[in-house]
Amino acid sequence: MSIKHLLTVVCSMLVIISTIAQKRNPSPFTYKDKPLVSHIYTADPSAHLFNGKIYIYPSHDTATGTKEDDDGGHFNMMDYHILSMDQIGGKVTDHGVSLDIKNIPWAGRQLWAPDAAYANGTYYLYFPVKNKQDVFQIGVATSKKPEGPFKAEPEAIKGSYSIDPCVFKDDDGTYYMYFGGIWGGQLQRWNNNQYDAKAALRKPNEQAILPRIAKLTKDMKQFDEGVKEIQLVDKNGKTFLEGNNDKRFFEAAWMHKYNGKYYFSYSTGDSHNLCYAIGDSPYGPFVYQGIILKPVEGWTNHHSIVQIKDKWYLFYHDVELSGQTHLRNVKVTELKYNADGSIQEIAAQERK
Ligand code: FUB
Repeated sequence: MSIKHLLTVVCSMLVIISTIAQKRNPSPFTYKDKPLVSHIYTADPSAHLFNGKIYIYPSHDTATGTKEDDDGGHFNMMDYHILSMDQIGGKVTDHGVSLDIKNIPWAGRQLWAPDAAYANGTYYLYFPVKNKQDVFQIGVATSKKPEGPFKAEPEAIKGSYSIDPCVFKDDDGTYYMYFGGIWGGQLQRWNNNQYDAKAALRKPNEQAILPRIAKLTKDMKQFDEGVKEIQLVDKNGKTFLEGNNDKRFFEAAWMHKYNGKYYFSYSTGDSHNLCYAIGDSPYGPFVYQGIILKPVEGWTNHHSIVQIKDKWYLFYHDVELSGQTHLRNVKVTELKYNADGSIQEIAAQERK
């Protein structure tokens, strides 16, 4: 075989290999639910019912070509698009860019999973983003409309850190923010609310890092108390070790109340479960109960749980559209309780 012939064969093989790598379908899975939108990639859906309409506050995944790393550098999002629909299964509206990173004065890079709340006649969008020193903090932006556009406050929330804010209104009208995420979310760098850029992840035999909570001020723009750790424990009251990575907290905190009990749910990250734990107070302790959603395609999962009329729904994401872990799509599925208040485990996909 001549060199020219050999080169032609090698080039043709490379073209075939790269075509296969880019081609998504056929997917090796069958899926229970469909992506809510397919014209953009969306993730981390925080759903709320405002004025009788369902609003979804997701991350907006974009292919920026940033190299994949263990700190999630490839999740390099630049803006938020808010989605809405009148009912589950109804038409989904994309309200366009509601907040752009270039309009957040203190932001550096990576707009990660947001949440929203309504109080004082105003809608508040809470978002994690790395500041100009590359340290994640949490910011807030306001609007008179649930879909924005939102105007960011000039600085991050004082004393805030890490990622994945979830803002929960208790029945007495008090608002709390749950937050935190390890690995790329940098929670391991914060001990006693002090920052140490060199602090390492815990070892398997050490106590797992705990999620955080802080009450919000009446104007919804600051913490009204020092940030506290949340005790997440097993049925014997023991906190998990880092080695219990199928149960310990990783990121994606969400709080909802059902029959007077506080349900704290979260992602276990590297073991890919969405789990929940139940407590009697917004501060916990929360006792681990089980899995809500088994692992889906893609490395991350992140959810919200909302009641709409007489049913409950789980909003989550997977990577059905792209097959790539940083280009996700949000979905919704019904969530059911057993008579004892436990949640029925969901499997949203099956290998073909
Ligand atoms: O979307 C970026 C990050 O991935 C989120 O903040 C995490 O919860 C995970 O979904």
